[in-house]
Amino acid sequence: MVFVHRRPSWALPERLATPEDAFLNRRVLLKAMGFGLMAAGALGGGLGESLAEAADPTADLYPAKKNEAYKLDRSVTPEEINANYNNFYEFGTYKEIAQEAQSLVIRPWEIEIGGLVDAPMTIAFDDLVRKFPLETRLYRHRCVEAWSMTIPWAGFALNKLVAAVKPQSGAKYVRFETFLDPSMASGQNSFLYPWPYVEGVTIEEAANDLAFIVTGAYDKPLLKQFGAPIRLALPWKYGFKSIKSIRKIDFVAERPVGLWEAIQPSEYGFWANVNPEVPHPRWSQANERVLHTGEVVPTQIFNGYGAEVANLYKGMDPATLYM
Ligand SMILES: Nc1nc2c(c(=O)[nH]1)N[C@H]1C(S)=C(S)[C@@H](COP(=O)(O)O)O[C@H]1N2
Ligand SMILES: [Mo]
Repeated sequence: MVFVHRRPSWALPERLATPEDAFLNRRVLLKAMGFGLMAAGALGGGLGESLAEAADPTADLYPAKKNEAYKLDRSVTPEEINANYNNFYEFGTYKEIAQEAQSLVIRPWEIEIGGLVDAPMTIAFDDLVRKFPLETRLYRHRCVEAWSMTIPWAGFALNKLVAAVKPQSGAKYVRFETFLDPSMASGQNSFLYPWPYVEGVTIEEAANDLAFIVTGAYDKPLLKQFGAPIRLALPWKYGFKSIKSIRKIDFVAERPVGLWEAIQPSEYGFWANVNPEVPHPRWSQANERVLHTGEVVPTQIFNGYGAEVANLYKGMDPATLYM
């Protein structure tokens, strides 16, 4: 049933199928094609889903070349653990939203980039993702809830996008906004949250090489629960700053107020830099639970990225950089 409503297997260029061969190797694909649509349909939803995934028009971009500068000492969180433990409140306020998130419609997907820039653009994701060479970076991720992961993200530095739109001198902050569509995101029916999800950084933070636009993970296009088709990764900040499923990017003069800051400014501030010394009002931030090992390890200042980002905050009191 799943199969016949999607792109038929004969329309699938072979190069698109190859990155998926962990699930669907060439031999199986050829066999399925040989048996024809009915037989392939009879093989069940599993195969149908794999073909649909392989048909992602950006699948040929992965795996992206690894940037060795971002190697880490810790092991990568296995994909199946990461993909089943997510914060994506648009699809529910608990961690098991992976299934619900499949109703996110990611094509067509346009991103509107504007505000105080000389070269605003509204661009289809499939065009934007081919504007800059993609690279894979191993990043830590530290949620404000005191758990952490290590993810092989793929994408490009945010500063490349910033340069392309030519910010004006009045642009002091970059504001990001997620889609707004309660018909596909059940969580957006909740009036408890001021949708859409918004986050922001200073223009200097956006220029830092660590700020990363993510389009893929685990050597393939982003899974929906990771914030497909395009999200941020700001690894020196608490995870809520790394906004998912971005639709709009604005260069603004005023400091943007994020969704979490709007709800609870005493707990979730604008800076949100990882700092083990500054407790969350309701719990300590000194340690973190490594999601895939259960190990509890000390949290590092700037989540271990001080060498890259500490200069952004020179002269500021580190204790206030949580808020
Ligand atoms: N649009 C949107 N972006 C979001 C969130 C969200 O609920 N909605 N949750 C944030 C939080 S709290 C975290 S920890 C990370 C989780 O990313 P992951 O599910 O890929 O681990 O996404 C962040 N970005
Ligand atoms: Mo988080």
